[in-house]
Amino acid sequence: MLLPDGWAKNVRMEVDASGSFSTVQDETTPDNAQMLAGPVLPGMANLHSHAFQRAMAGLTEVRGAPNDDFWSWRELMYRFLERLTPERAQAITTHLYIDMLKHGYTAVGEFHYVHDGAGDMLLRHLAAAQESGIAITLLPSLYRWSNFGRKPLQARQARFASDPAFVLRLLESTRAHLSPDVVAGVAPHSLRAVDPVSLKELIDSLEKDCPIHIHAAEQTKEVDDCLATLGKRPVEWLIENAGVNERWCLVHATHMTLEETRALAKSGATAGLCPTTEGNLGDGIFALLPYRNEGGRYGIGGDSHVSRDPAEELRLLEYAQRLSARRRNLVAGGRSQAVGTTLWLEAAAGGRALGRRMGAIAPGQRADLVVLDPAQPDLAGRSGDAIANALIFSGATNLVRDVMVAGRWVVKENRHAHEDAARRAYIGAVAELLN
Ligand code: NGQ
Ligand code: ZN
Repeated sequence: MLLPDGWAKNVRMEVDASGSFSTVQDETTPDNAQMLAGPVLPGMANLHSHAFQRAMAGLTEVRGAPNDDFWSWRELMYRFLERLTPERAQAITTHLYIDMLKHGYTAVGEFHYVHDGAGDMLLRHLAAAQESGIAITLLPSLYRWSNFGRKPLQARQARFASDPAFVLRLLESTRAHLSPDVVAGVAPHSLRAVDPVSLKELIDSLEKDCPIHIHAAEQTKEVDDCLATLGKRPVEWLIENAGVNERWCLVHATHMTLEETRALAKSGATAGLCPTTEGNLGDGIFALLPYRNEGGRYGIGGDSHVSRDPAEELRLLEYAQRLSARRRNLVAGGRSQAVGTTLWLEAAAGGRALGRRMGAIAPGQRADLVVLDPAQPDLAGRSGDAIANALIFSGATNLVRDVMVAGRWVVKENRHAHEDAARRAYIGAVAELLN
């Protein structure tokens, strides 16, 4: 079992009635405990999801302009959105969350901005989470402008329209559903879509531990426009003006100077890294090595869901560092010299950005865990660090067999109780969307 200080054997844990670990003890005897026959790791947090984009995976990989980029992708995404209804969104999301659970994600941050002027869409994501059993942090988005300088929304962004009062109403409407596994935060979309006054108005109205997620510095054009209108780079501006601290998650934070990298690390915020989406969109490479050296915290997000597999996100995270540094075994040190162990422990600990006590198998943490299948050839003869390294660096086979969220089994023997119905509903919804 992967405990906060590394791999341990013969671990016995107890889960209390609220769904948290009450005791975790290694080198002990089974007594009459239920046996988990296989390697056990903490459940992974998916910090950043736009669930509907799952249904677009693979649809935007055709060159449509001489210089396809993030912005031309975004036009295709807006066109896709036109036919998204609440029913279709729920079908896509339920299937997505089940797929994520089956790969070891036990909680998701849903960064939600397709509002349609009411709260229905947001609650569809809550319903999908409850049907799947994944823990969710609902992040209704403030999306007011089409670009820096309070440029009005464009027609195809009309469904995102929102002001601070609207976001606070959505937050209020989730209150009846809150539990340790349903958390509510807010998501000012980006400094492109939110002006400084609205941002302050929203933040000033929040309770002090309410999670705040924002996209920042994903594209160099965003950095240039920010410099031109606000006189600072996005991460620099946020740190100087928005009170960035532990409750913040800066999603992407790709383009930072070394000073910004240091300042973000020192702020206690979490960087929400989305390696497969960032690769897919041609964003750039996050400077993880200097950020980690300064003690910066991070987690991973599936974002557009071109992957639903945390192992794949973590593999690409390390590989991008290797490709740019032309060296090997870069995300290591601290608790372990093994890259797989280090990546899994650190990214899981990033689950704190969801406002939920998760990310480690330790007393007081939510009882989220994954059990790998020891019969998989990729795990043959492996123990300890070699297990996590096999999980991340052996390719695309899903090694996860069982998944527990808050003390409840949601995946057993590679099966989720609702997976067949969810798959049928997903296929139906996507067929309608694309017909
Ligand atoms: C999003 N996705 O909100 O879905 C964005 C695209 C935008 C990423 N940034 C829209 N990866 O940023 O304006
Ligand atoms: Zn995003």
